[in-house]
Amino acid sequence: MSHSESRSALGARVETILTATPVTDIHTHLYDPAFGDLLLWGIDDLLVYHYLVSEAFRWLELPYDKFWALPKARQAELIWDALFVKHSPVSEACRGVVTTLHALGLDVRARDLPALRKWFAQWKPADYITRCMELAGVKSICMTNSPFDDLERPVWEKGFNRDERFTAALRIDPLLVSWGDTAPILAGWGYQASGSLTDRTISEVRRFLEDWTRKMDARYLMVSLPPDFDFPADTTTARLLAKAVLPHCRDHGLPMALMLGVKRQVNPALRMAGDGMGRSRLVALERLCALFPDNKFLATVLSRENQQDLCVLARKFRNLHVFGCWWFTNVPVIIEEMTRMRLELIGLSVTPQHSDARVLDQVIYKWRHTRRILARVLTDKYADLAETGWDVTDADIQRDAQDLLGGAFARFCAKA
Ligand code: RAT
Ligand code: ZN
Repeated sequence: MSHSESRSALGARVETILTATPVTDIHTHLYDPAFGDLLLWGIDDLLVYHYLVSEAFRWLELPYDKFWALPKARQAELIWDALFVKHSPVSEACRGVVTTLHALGLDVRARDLPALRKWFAQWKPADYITRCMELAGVKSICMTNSPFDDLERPVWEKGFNRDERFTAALRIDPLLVSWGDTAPILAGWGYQASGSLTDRTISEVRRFLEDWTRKMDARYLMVSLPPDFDFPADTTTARLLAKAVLPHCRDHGLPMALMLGVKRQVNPALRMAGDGMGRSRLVALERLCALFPDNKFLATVLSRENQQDLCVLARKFRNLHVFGCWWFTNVPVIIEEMTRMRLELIGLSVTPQHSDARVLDQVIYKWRHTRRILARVLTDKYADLAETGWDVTDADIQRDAQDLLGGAFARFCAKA
C-alpha cells in the first residue's frame, strides 16, 4: 500500500492474488476416485456430515438409535428440516452447505431439497471432482489413509492407478492408542508382534510401517491423541512412538503429524459426532521436538487455549511445523484469531489451514471461507507495514500466498 493506495485497493489486490493461488490441502478425509464409494459427495452426504449431526440433535427429539436406523436420505431430510428449514443455518457447518450450493450455481432461496437432489444426480464423480477442485482453488488433496480400515485396506492391497491430484498420509491411531487390540491384528497379517514391546515386536512394527509407507507412498504419518498424552512416559503410546514410529519417520525423512486434544467418544450414541476435546499438555510436544531433533513434526491442536503455546514452540523448534484450524477451531472467530496470532508470532512459515473435508464438495466452502479470512489478516499486516513506507508488490503477495497455501509445507517436508 503506497501512500496513494487505499486500504480497500490493497485488500482487493490481496484477495485477487489469494483467490488465484491454488492450495495444497494437507489433511482431508477424501479419497482418490479409485476408492469408489468411499469418496463421499453430494447433498445427502453434505447434510449427514457429523458436524451437522451433532447440531441437529440439539433440536431432534427422536432417540439416537432410531435416527441411526434410518436410511441416509431420511437422516438427511431430518437434518435439513431441523437446521435449514425450521431455523436459520448460521453455524459454520450449516453456512458451509449454503456457501457450497451457492458456489455451485444453485438457487439457495428455494430451500428445495428434492430439487437439489435432482441437480446432484446428473453428475458423474470424475467430472464432479474436477469441478469442486476448480471452485475451491485446490490443486492437490492429501487423504487420510488407514491400513486398519477394512473398506480401504483391500483397495491398497489390490493396487490401483493413482490419481496424481490425491496424495496419501499414513494414519496409525490404532497402533499408538490401542496397542492391546492392534497387536493381534498385526500378528494376523503376518507381523510377529506380541502385546509386550520386545525388540522383535518393535522391529516388526517398523516392518509394518515400512510396508505401508511404501504401498501408499505416504507423505507423512499421522495420529490424533487425547489431551492427557504425555512424553516421555511409561505408556505404550510413548514407547511405540520413541522406538518404532519416530525412528521410521526419521529414516524416511517423513514428518510425523500430531493432532492433539481429542477426547474420543464423549457421547458414543452420537457415533462419529460423539468426540469431544480438551486442553493438551504441550510440554509433551516440547520434549518430542527437543529429544528428536532429527525428526520433523507437524502439529495442530484442538483447544483454543493451546494455540499461543504452540506458536511459541514453533519459534523454539524448527523441526516443528504448525498447521490448520482443526475441527472445533474451524470457525471464523477462532480461525481469524489463530491466523493473526500465527502470522504475528511465526510469520509465514506456517500452514494456516487444512480442510478436513469428509465430503468432496466441502472443499469449496472450507477454502472460500478461509481465503476470505486470510485476505483480511494479510491485508492488515501489509497495511501496518505500509505505514513505514514498506510497500508490497504483487510478486511479494504472490510469494507469501504460495507459502501459506502449501509452499511452506512442501519446503518443510523436503527438508533434510
Ligand atoms: O474433523 C473431523 O472430521 C474429525 O472427525 C476428525 O476426523 C479429525 O479431523 C481427525 O482427523 O481425527
Ligand atoms: Zn481429520
